[in-house]
Amino acid sequence: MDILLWHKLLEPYELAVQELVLKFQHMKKEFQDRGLYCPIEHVSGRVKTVNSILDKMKKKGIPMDQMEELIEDIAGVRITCQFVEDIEKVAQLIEERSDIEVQYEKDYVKHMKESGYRSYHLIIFYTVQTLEGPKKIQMEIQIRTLAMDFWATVEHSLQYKYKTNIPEHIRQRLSNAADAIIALDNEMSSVRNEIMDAQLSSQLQHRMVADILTAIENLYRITSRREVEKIQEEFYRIYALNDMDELKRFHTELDQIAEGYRAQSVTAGL
Ligand code: 0O2
Repeated sequence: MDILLWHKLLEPYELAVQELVLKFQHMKKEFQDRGLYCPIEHVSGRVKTVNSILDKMKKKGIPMDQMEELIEDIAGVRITCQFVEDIEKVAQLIEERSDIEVQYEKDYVKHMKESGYRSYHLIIFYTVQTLEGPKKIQMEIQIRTLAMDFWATVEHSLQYKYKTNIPEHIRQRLSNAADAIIALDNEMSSVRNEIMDAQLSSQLQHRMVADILTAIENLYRITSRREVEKIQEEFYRIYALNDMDELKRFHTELDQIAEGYRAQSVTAGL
């Protein structure tokens, strides 16, 4: 098989990864735009290198003509979450989608691998449109917490360095670190509500400030500069108070002022 053929073979996998990464990023934005807590923290994707595909085929004795069927993670998408509880939520969101067909799951969160690896994998089918028509491809979606991801990334580098022979003392350290990751995830889960509240109110504040600034800009078009300067000064004063209730009150008052000016300009236009 020559290099050109590999390129053509992997093209739809590249497309699938790009599409799904974009779709999950958009899902995150939808949560944020609605002022809701988002169980997705970060999305990334990759297509396995030819090197890595060949290594896996050799390791598992997979013949060339069964490669696409038996290597489930030629295309892979990884979703990281803040909390263990979010993993199930993300898996559920994926299962409900009509563009993704879940074949089966591998739950290494409940059933940690001997290495200490924890992650939730969904093996899926996803169809991309190519010049030759639709192509249904197999992919792996890995869902894990940031802490699990940290462990897996570090361990993966060591696997690369030592192949299958990670020295025993390092293996032991990795195993200790895996236990520490479980403890960290549990601790984080126990303050999940607090953290979620803090993040939501920070998001709310960002949106409110953006709304206020847009309203001030709009006012600038329909009223005097002096008036807008006064409003802007008042905004900076209230913002410095760092008091969410005050900011909400100012936001409502600004809406009323803007409504008043709008009514005036409509009357004037009559
Ligand atoms: P890469 O470089 O990420 O592509 P198996 O032989 O059954 O253990 P299989 O059939 O590929 O492996 O399925 P599995 O176990 O679900 O593994 C799929 C992917 O999960 C792996 O792909 C890794 O990305 C990740 N993974 C699985 N086990 C471990 C582990 O112990 N440590 C780390 N760091 N990652 C793991 P690849 O092809 O192995 O690697």
